[in-house]
Amino acid sequence: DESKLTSVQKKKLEKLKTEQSFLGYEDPPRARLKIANDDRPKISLWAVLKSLIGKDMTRMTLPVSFNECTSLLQRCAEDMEYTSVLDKAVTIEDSLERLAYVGAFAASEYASTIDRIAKPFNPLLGETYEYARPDKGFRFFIEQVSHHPPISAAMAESPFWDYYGESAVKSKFNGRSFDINPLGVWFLNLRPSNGKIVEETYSWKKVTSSVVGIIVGNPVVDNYGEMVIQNHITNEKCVLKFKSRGWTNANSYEIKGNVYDKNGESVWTIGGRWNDKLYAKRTDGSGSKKLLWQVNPRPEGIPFNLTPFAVTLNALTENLERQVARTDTRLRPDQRAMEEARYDDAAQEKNRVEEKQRTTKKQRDAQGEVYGPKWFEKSIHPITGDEYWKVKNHYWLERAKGELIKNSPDIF
Ligand code: CLR
Repeated sequence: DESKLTSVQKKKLEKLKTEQSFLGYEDPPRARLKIANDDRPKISLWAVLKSLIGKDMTRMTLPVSFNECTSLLQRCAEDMEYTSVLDKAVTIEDSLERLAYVGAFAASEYASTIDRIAKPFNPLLGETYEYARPDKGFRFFIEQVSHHPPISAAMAESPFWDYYGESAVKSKFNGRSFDINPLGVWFLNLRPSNGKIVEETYSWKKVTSSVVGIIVGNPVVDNYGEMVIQNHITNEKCVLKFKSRGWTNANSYEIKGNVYDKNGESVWTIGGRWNDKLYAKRTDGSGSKKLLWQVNPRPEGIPFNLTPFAVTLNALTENLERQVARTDTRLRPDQRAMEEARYDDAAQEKNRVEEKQRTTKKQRDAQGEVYGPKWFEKSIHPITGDEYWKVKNHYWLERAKGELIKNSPDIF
């Protein structure tokens, strides 16, 4: 009901509409891939990794059969699976309870890591990925802004919130586990429906992901560490502790946390598991337990154990093909081949596009050209003071003007 929107919500809705963000997304999101089963050749992870101790992921040349048919850009888009939790947060009157929902959203990003022991494709420099959902009312855009080290910058928008940040991971295989440390800060601007605060800014950093159980031949992804989600307008904080599995696996998936008021008093206690459900109850014991978030069931028979949301990401309909930039992951041939179980083509095309990237870099270097990202630029966040990626050129606006495709560089 548009008449109930606050003026800032309405303004953003108008922007999403006038920029025709949902053009191309007329078809329903797909529910299956072309192939029914993932028949990748099975290789022992340890057999390949044992010679790569001390290396990071960008310095490893692994056979393409270690990949899944997504890119790291799309893995970031997977953060958007549970935007309904943000839409709910917006309706909550009280800022501390709202923060509990924001915390649940931040934690929901880890549910997708269950049974996904595979390497996403490393995006090429300048590769982009857009994703919009008319049914959920948001649009998402991400660009690979640096190759070494790999960094992507993302921006998602809805009438009710903006979610944006930097994805930059430091990874290392230490001989026992493969650890992935996210470095970037993520921000959320929330526009509460009560209109008392026009827009709140939150920020947090992601926790460590780690592939454990490699040597014993039963690799699983664990996520652990402390996440501090800060409301910079009210100075309230949500702290979530992701416990590591430990030797006995007793703490697997466990999250414990609190929402603190501006004086540091706990007002909400949060508990649950990142692979299942998260609850909040008042720390003083009053009132009843609230379900903040619940995982979506994984469909059977989907290759690579993709979530139902992840399945939708790489779909290339005719409608979309007419709209997306030529740098969009959906047009990347090696990944498409992987998705269609053409593994030899995938390996060959992966070599070809990576070789093409090296040639382009050499030409740039020879001409003394310095690469700059097309859509984002580094800046200082006006509220938190952190470094962040600010939108420089407006992807969706260029797209609406029909200028995107003819201005896209040929990177594949
Ligand atoms: C976790 C959720 C975050 C974003 C994010 C970034 C990097 C991802 C990580 C997530 C999940 C685990 C991940 C990792 C990069 C590499 C690693 C996919 C999505 C895999 C499991 C490493 C495989 C190692 C091979 C040697 C097989 O919001």
